[in-house]
Amino acid sequence: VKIEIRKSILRSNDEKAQKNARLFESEKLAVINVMGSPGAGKTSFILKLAKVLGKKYTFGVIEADVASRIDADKISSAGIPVFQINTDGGCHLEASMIPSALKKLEIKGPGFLLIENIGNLICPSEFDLGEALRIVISSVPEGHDKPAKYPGIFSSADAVILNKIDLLPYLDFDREFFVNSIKAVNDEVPVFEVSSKTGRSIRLFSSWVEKISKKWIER
Ligand SMILES: Nc1nc2c(ncn2[C@@H]2O[C@H](COP(=O)(O)OP(=O)(O)OP(=O)(O)O)[C@@H](O)[C@H]2O)c(=O)[nH]1
Ligand SMILES: [Mg+2]
Repeated sequence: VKIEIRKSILRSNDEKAQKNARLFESEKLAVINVMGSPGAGKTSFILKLAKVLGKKYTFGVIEADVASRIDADKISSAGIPVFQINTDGGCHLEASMIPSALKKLEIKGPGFLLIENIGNLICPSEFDLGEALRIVISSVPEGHDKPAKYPGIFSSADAVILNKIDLLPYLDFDREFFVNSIKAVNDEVPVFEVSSKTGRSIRLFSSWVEKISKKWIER
């Protein structure tokens, strides 16, 4: 019975996600679902990305946290349209939560909508939001073993970001092990080593994302 209920929840979410995907396409919004552990640097990375992509395109953000408006306030202080969702205990976003949040953002494409999912390496990956791209942000202090321990979320990523690369000299982090564990579950996925503190390789990533999002953002 438990398995049947679970299947039915995921099926219903998938249907709503497909509807979202059509909405995003008609609005000319390339939607990026940003997943990763608590503290990996999701908000910091989004802020840096906004500085580059926001110059050329519409750039909006949906923030999701169990509680608080801390991240939304950070995004808003940078002059970026943002809407905060609080899940009140829920460990992931669901497709049904997105359309009303997007409406409140009042943004017009062509451009990007970044959705910062709840900090968690398990739950968010099963719930499609209708996004164009899913990225997973991992960070040096979390350790190189995260992809090997939580393969599910890395297997469905369109790009993996290794953030906090500026901390590499201070920690024992095996990059080869990290990358090989990702490739074992997701053969062709690009891995970007960035720092959301220094800005290293943010432009490299934004060029990649611009190129891969053509279908959604072309005028
Ligand atoms: N040294 C260093 N610190 C970073 C970097 N990126 C983020 N941080 C710091 O890491 C901490 C967490 O960053 P956030 O951007 O809030 O991380 P998050 O993934 O959004 O966190 P939650 O929303 O709580 O899950 C903050 O103190 C950031 O300043 C980085 O590239 N290098
Ligand atoms: Mg955050």
